[in-house]
Formats: sequence, structure tokens, C-alpha cells
Amino acid sequence: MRYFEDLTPSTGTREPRAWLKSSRPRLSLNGRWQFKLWETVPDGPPRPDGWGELEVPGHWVLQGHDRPRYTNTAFPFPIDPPYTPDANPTGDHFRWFDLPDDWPADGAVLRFEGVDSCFKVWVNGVEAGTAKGSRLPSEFTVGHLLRPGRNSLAVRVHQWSSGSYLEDQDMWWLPGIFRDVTLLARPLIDDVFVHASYDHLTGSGILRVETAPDAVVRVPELGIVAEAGVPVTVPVVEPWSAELPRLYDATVEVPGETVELRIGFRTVAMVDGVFTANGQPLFFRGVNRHEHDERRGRAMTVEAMREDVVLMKQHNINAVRTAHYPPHPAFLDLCDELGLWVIDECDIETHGFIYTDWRGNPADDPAWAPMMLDRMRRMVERDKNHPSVVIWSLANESHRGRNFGELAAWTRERDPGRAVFYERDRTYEFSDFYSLMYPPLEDLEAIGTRTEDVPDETAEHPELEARRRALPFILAEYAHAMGNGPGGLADYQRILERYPRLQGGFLWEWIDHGLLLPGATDHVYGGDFGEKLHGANFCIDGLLFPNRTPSPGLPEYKKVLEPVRLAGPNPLVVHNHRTFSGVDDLEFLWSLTEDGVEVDAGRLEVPAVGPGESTEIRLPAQASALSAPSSLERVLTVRAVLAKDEAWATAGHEVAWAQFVLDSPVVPGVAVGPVVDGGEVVRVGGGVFDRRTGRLVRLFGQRVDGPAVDLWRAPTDNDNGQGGRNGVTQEWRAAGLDRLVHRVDGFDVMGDELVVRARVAPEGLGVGVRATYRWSGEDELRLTVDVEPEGEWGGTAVTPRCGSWPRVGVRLVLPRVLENVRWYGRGPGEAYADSREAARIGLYTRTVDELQTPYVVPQENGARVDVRWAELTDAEGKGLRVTGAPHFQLTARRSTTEDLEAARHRSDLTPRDHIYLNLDLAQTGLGSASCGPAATSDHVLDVASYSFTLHLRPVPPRDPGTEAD
Ligand code: IPT
Repeated sequence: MRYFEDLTPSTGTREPRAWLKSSRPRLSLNGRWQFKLWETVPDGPPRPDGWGELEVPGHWVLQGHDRPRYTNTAFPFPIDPPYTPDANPTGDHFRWFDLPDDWPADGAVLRFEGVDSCFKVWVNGVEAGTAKGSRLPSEFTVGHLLRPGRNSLAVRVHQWSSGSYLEDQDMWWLPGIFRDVTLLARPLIDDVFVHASYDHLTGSGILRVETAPDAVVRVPELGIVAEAGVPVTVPVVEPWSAELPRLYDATVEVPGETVELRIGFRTVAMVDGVFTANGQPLFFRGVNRHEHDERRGRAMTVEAMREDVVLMKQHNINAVRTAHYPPHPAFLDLCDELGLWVIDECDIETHGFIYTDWRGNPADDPAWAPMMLDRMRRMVERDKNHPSVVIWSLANESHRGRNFGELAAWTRERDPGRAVFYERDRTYEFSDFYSLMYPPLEDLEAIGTRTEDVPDETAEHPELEARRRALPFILAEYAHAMGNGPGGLADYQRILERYPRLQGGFLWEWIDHGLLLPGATDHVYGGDFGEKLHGANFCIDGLLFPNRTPSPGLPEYKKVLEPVRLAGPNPLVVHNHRTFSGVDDLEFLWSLTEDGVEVDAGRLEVPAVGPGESTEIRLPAQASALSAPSSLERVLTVRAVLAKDEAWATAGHEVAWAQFVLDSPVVPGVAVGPVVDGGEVVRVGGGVFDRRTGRLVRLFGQRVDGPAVDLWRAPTDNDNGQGGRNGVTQEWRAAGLDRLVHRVDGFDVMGDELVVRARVAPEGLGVGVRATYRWSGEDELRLTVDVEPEGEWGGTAVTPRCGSWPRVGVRLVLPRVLENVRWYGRGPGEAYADSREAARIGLYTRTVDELQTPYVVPQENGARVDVRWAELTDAEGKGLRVTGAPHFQLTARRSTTEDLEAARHRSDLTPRDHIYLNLDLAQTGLGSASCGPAATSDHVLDVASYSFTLHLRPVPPRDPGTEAD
């Protein structure tokens, strides 16, 4: 059998061990290599001759050779384990390197941090070994193959191997040497296993370092000089936690080699069904993180890794699941240093066997146990010294299988100091946690109260069922952040925080996997190359856009996760939701605004508030003054910001905030003047109406068109549901909301009012809405719109049921020059019914282009909610002000909803010559039905009668003396 198809994990590799920072010589072999791609596996060893070049680490498919491929669950080859197709792209890599003159004569190790998916190595033409396991290190003993001076290194990488059957994660298939390659002088200290525990009752720590027998362990700061293997008690030590990531520098030394370590003292334990660290129950505010860089794929730079950790910390995230494979080891160093709890997940996922109904699933076939155990060992051995890693995850989405029993048993024996996790075996027999993905809120609530239904798998096994029911719960994945979304984060958080059994969750997922191929400006996703089998844009589901800028889901998550909560206004209650630290790192600031303009501000004295505690503070009189009546809205904002610089943010960085509307004045009315009937056109309060269409054609001297009732939006990925199945879009389309036709039924001057009656209804169906527009005004316009459904929206034997609308409001077409938007309402970012926690009341200025959220796949976006008023003006400051009575939602763009709906990539959107302004009473929330539940009923816009009022006023040109703001 060919080595890339057999079930041998590797040949010629060394025993797995920790990733160590050693004083012994090392030579990086990263850089430009020679490269040749074969369509099938070639015969004979690589012979570089007229080859091209390739950057290592890197994926050849992102450097102009072949193409990347995205499937979600499906294997992109026939399921016939362990065999691969003839078309097995194979990349031959070759380079020369010079061995430094002072290279020690006692041997060398060649280390690969990650090669996807199977490779063979030759040093100076002699085979050194083979390995599989893409996201895990392999080391080969090569000293005997080296010669002084110039040496050659050849690596043959096969895209497909038996290992591929274990690597069916929902991500791009990206072959290549994608992590570092290093030549190491043979280690004298082969391995180090640090055991550093913390006793929260006494405040002491115990350090024991298993390593080379004659080694000396030193922790200078603690005055420790100890022998290997001998436990040392430290009477007083500062523990490590994600909140206070205290690390102690240490060394392990033998003659000729020093290894540098950073030690964190901490103890994790399961206490009465609760997972604890240093004696306290843990609560994960987590994300699932794939390694992704829009140009480099999974060949991550340390800078990008640091950016990820810093961004997580800045957004109140305290935990990461390394979905679904061990990350580059430097990432875990950053988690130790900056403070994140880590679930380290093994490089195992056999998801594609759903298509054989799990027949042949490697996880349940003993023949595959060595391959699986090899992966588990390589992960645990590599990462065992990271205090941040508190849970080992056996795999993702690989169904139930006996091999997991073996992995769990080995792991528990090797490292009793951590917990073991596996989600997809519904007995949870091998897991220390109960877990699910994407449950609806009701299910989560039932789990919180331990009243969940018995899974089929444990129904006949009372002991297993009793064990399962006693387990703490982790929400492994939820809130699918695909496209515009997720919605419902606040609802999930409320439940997660309510029940001690629920120890937090991990949102899916950190970053969009959009790829920018050389020279391209649009991100590609599945199907862009005409592949027949692909996962479309299902991997564009992150809180970050592919270029690592936050998408609106990230600030929303940050707000919902706040570790300090502010309630009030007076007294202001400060709740400390942290586990280990007080609030003395924070400064509390208040600000009073009138219609968004600050009129007073100050600092609050907050006494010490211990973890889990709260305190009440009386606000200074001027912060909550309600005395002088004002025609402006007064809002108090309280913010908790970092008092001093932290490693992950500078002083002033906001951690938490709250707003309190102190008084909302009544919106002043509009003066009413006569309606001037001019035959074909009718004039009311600065507006000119066309009798035939019932529409406003001129407004304060500008050409406009509309406003017309609008019920449609460009469906979001979450509207569409998973694979277009369980979404609302289908229902909305079936009811024809995407093909509404307008007809004017009445155009009547009634006293001082112009009343336009219209019917808005879909082609081909009998349902519709009656829309009544009532216009009045003198220099300004007042519009009241009544919308009333008629017909069988509830469905009949022959027509579909439609229970909700995407939006209810009006659409108005404006001249393109009105591109400057200033509004007072929630912002600065977009918000929707179930994703509006992060939007705060304020005065904001953006251009129409800046109001767009650049989703990789265009869809509804950019709504601003609770808008009291908004102005759209031209370069001179002249334009239009819309005021709600009291509020409305604002969406403005240069493309129509229909353009947005048709576009598959951002470059498909060509700006039109107008601005399309949607003024809505409401929209349906977002939900996360692209993988999970849709928006809950309280966030859904039911089919019903609605009425709303808007005022339109001219904005005069700016006085040239005043500056634009
Ligand atoms: C779940 C997978 O674990 C994850 O990799 C990703 O595919 C996610 O879904 C959706 O993007 S599996 C699903 C069947 C719950």
C-alpha cells in the first residue's frame, strides 16, 4: 500500500514532545523554495529541474498553482477510505541550505509545524521519513544525513491521503507546507512537562517539572532552584487566569542546553458537576477560531495571531476553541500571555461520513485508532505546558466511535490536570461536558434546569444517562455569524448566565474564510471556480471580515459579554461579573448629552467591587439633573474604561457602558397650510405630487420619487436559512414580497390633507396591503402611512402562508448629491431588532457609502435604528431632514434592494445615479437560521396593520462661514 494511503501515521518520526524555546542552535528553513506541482503522484524522488518558486510556509493553491477548494461537509473525492483519487495534486518542494560552521556535531532534528496533508522528506537525496496529520508537528532525526556546508532538502506533499478522511473540517482544502520548517540541533532536553498547580484556599502553588533527569529548574522570581521531577511548594504565588494572566519566567537547564519557559500556576477541576479554575466556576465568553488570512490561508503570521488575540481581548471575549485543529503553537503562547481560556481541539473531523450514514466512519473502526491516537498525542504533548489550555477536545463532528474511548483514556492518564471534551457523541461517555451546537433558546433553558429530553443514545442506558445529566454544559457552537447576523446574542447570554450548569458558549465563528487570490479584489468562496460540489459561502460566517476588520456582530458580542454591568440611572448599580478580579483597573465616566451634544461630563468614584459583587453609587446632581425642562432629549451615558494601559489595549479603552434616557421631549408638530390643486400636480408643504402615480416628484426643489410602501429586503444568509431550506426567505418569496406591484386607488384633497390610497400586492397572488398616505404641511411635510393587510396571508389550500414581513416602511428615491447623512439616534453601526445592544444613542455623521456594511456576499445591511431625525445633504449642506414621530429606521444606499439581492460578490454592485432611502417603522430581526434558529417571535414583524408618521423638512445650505462637522 502506498504510504499516503496506509493507516500508518508516520515513518521515521521522533516521539512527540513539547514546543520548546531552546538555547541550542536552530536554522529556519522558511523562505523561497523551488516548487513543482504534479496532477498525480509522480514516480521517483523529486528532481528539481526548471521548477518555479514558492513561499514556504504557504499553500501552493494561493500562489498561482491549481485552485483552492471549499466544501463544508462533503469530501471532494469519493468516500472509499483510505484511498485517494488518481487526481491527487502533489507538490514537490526543494531547497538548498548551508549548515553553519559551528553547527554541533551531535545530531539534528528537522521539524515541520504543519504540512497538509501528507508528506515525504529527503535530506541530501536520502529519505528521512513520512508523516500525516496536517495541523500537527512532525520531527525527523536527520543528523546522520547532513554534511558540512551545502545540503539539500526535498519535501513531497500530497493533497490527499488517508489522513484526509480525518480532516473534513468545514474550511478550504489548502495543501502545502503551511507552517514553519526548522532545523534544530539535537535537543539534550528532549521534553518538558510543567505541572504548576494553585491552591486557592492557601494561596500557595506547587511546581513540578518532568524533564531530563539531571536538569535544574529555575524560577528566579520565586527563588526556585529545583531538581527535575521534584515538587516544590511556593507558599505564596499569583495564580494564572484569563483575567489576570500572571506568568513566571523559568528555565530548565542541562550542560549545553537551556530551555526557557513561562509558567502559569493554576488548577482546573471538576467540583460537584461544575468546571472550576482556582476554585471558581468558569464561564466562557468564547469564540470558535479557525486560522485564516485572506491571502495566506492557514499560513498565519505571528502578527495576525496577535491581532486575533488582541481583538478578542478588546471585545470582552475570554475563551477560544481552536476549531477544529491545534493552532500554530505561537497562538497558544499569546493566549498564555494576554489571557484566554483555551479548548485545544484535535485535528480530527470525519463529518463527510454523514453521506454514508456513518458507514465506514474511521472513528468507530479500530484500524484507524493508531492514526487518531497519534494525533491526540501530538497535540497533547506539543501543548501541555500552556496554562491557557484547560480542556482537550478529542475532535469535531465525527459521530460516535469507540476510538474516542481510547483517545480519552490516554489523555486522562497522560494529563489528569485538564478536562476532556467531545460534543458529537450523544452519550457523552468520553466527555467531561455535555454540549450541543445551535440549540434554540428553549432547549438551552431546559438544559440549564436539567430538564432536557433524554437523548435516544442514552435512553436505554440509565447509568450513562445519569452521568450525562450530571455534566456541566458548554455551548460548543451557536449564533452562526454568517453574513448579516447573528441575531439573538443578548437572549442567549441571558440564559447562559442564569443557570450554573451552563458554563458559557463559543460563538461560531471568529473570521470569514473569504480568500483573495493573487491580483483579485473580490473574495472567493465555494462555487466560484465552477466546481460541481462545493459549500458556497457557508464559511463566510465570522465576526471579522476576511481582512480582520470587525463586522457588526463583533461589537454586538462585546456589548452582550460585558464583564461589568451598569444599571440605573440613580443609584447607578455596578455589577462585577468577573471571576477573579475587581474593578480597580477601570475608570467610570459619565456624560450628559442633549440631542447628542455633550453638555456636562465627569468621573465617578466607584469603591472596590469584588468578583461577583455589586455596589450602588449616587450620581452627582448635575449628571442626573432633570430640573430645567428642555425641548431636547437628555441622555446620560456611563462608561467603564481602562484606567491604565494593558497589554491588549491602551488606557481609555471602553469595557462597558450603559445609557439612560432621562427625558424625551414631544416631537413638535408641523404647521398646516392649504393643499394647492394644480390639476396634474398637487402641491403640499414644499412637495409636488403627481396625480397619476400618487407620488412625490419634487421635494423642496429637488427631484425625488416615492415614497412608496416597501415590505421587501435583500435576503440575508440568515433569512435564507441553511442551504436555502429552513429560512423565511422561501415563505416571503412564496408570498411574492419580492415582486410587489403598486396601484393608486385614490388621490383626494380632503381639507388640508392630501390622501393617497394605494394597493401594494404581489404579481400572481390575491393577497396585498392597502396603503394610505396622508400628507399635510405648509413649509414642511407631514406624512402618515397606514398599512393594512388584506387577503389570505394565513394561507389557503392553494396559496402559501406568510406570517411575517421583512420590513414595513417606505422607499424614497433621492438625487445622488444628498450623500451626507447626519442622524440622531442609535449608531454608529447598523442594528436590527435582535442585534441592537451595541448601538448607542448619539449624533453621527457618515456618507451614504460609509453606511454600507461590506458583507462578502451582498445582502440587506446598514439599517440605523431608533433614529429621531436624519439629514441627507449635498456638499453645500442643503437637503432634507426626516423626523420620526417618535422614531424610524434609516437605510440609504446607492443601489436598489433588487441590485443587492442579485449581487453575489461586492464588485457586482455598481452604484446607481440615485440614493435609495428606506424609512422603516420596523424590520424583522436577523436570527441565525443559516445554521440554527431563526429570529424569535418577539423580533419578528408580523403580518398586521401598521401606522407611522414622518416629518420632512428642508435643510438650508450651510452658512459658508460655519464649518461642516
Ligand atoms: C458545525 C461545525 O462544527 C462547524 O465546523 C461549522 O460547519 C458549523 O457547523 C457551521 O458553520 S456542524 C453543524 C451540523 C451544526
